Amino acid sequence: MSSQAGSERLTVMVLGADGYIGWPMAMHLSQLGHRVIAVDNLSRRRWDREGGTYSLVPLHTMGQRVRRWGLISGRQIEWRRADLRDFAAVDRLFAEFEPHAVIHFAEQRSAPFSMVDRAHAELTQVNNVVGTLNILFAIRDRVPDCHLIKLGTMGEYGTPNIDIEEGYLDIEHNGRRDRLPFPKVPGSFYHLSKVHDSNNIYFATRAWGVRATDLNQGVVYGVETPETSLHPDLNTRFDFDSLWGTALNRFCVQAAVGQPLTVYGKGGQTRGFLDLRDTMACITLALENPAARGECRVFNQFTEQFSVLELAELVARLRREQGLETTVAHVPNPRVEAEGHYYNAKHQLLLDLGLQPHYLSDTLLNSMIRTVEGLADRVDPVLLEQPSVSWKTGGNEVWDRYSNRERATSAS
Ligand code: NAD
Ligand code: USQ
Repeated sequence: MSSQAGSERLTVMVLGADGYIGWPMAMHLSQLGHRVIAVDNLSRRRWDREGGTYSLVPLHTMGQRVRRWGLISGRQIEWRRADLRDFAAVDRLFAEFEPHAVIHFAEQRSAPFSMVDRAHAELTQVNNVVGTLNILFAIRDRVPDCHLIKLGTMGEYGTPNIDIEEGYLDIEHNGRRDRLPFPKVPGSFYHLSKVHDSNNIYFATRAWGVRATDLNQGVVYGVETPETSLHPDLNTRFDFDSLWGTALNRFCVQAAVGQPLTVYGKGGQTRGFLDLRDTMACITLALENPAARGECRVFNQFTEQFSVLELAELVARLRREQGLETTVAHVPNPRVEAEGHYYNAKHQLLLDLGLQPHYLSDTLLNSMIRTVEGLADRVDPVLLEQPSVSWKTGGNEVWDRYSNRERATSAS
């Protein structure tokens, strides 16, 4: 068996397939004709239940989703519940399916969640690092030719005062030259877990000849793909609370319920962004153009960059144009991060493979604002209140406030 490009029907395991990106990805690959095995341990739904958070867009169970997908598309997604921390379970999956490729989304992905307290930092790093390690060993022992496509994050790099390259840096030091992994200065225990993963993956490519693509992805936005739009049972999630919601999602919801948009500090924090549909496209490009044996390929996966203040002003302007008065508030920054900095991250390699980006202003106007507006009565305002998890003192207070409140809206 070999890892092949092009129109061949591939066996692809999507890990984290119950998540925001994993579920639309599973449908997208199924629609393209690939055999898709969808794996998740449903931990994200449990963390929501424990912490009192929920998706603004109502979610259906994995059983309901795959059934509906089968009825609508006539294609089958094979659903397996498994925890990646359990090596025996991971090993069984690889032995049973012998995937050509594995797309690994299955991690704890919230920076504030990882900063709540020591236990949340430990949970994040053990879950993420051990899960990835187990996958690497299963590939080595069961399917050495399998292509690992791993979701990393742009936040691995931090905000250095030099241009950010795609994974590697050509440097000259004391008269000698080398090409080395780009220095990483991440800003949370979550982002650090991704750096640890990247180091482990790079080592496995060198030691065992694993083929890997490490995608340093920016912040993803949007909830509509051609497949999620087919039926409400196929929806994907939309987080808006201060633990799981990204700044952009929160700004859309705050505007819809008439609250000021909460820019942390000066708002000069600049990040890369991409549309959910472009995430599908990027990963499909990586799948169809696999890394070579022993190659650890790194792509910076985003299409546009914005500062937090630019995002807030964009949302406020679009809402004012629709007649909704919207204000932007600068609230004390709970995080330890630069609030104004140089940021120029390269993102050429996926464009070279043929990526054709969507743009944020179109998606906001034509999809996100409309979606949020239609669900505004599901918003529990407690989940928008400040302060959020403090990088210095933790977030037990936020956790308690969320989890112990009288629920105005129950998650479905
Ligand atoms: P998500 O939380 O919606 O989905 C992750 C899924 O993984 C969840 O369904 C969860 O139950 C599952 N999971 C977690 N640990 C697991 C384990 N040990 N075993 C099995 N399943 C497990 O997250 P998302 O927003 O879809 O992000 C997917 C990936 O992309 C993550 O690795 C994240 O770090 C990365 N990423 C996301 C964004 C973004 O903006 N959403 C940006 C950059 C990178
Ligand atoms: N921020 C605000 N106001 C808010 C919330 C956040 O100003 O109400 C600021 C934060 O301080 C930060 C910036 O917005 O400077 C981005 O924060 P975020 O919560 O939107 O995103 P982040 O914590 O970086 O994490 C998200 C995803 C994560 C992914 C990452 C990509 O949750 O899974 O890895 O984006 S990246 O930022 O490129 O690392």
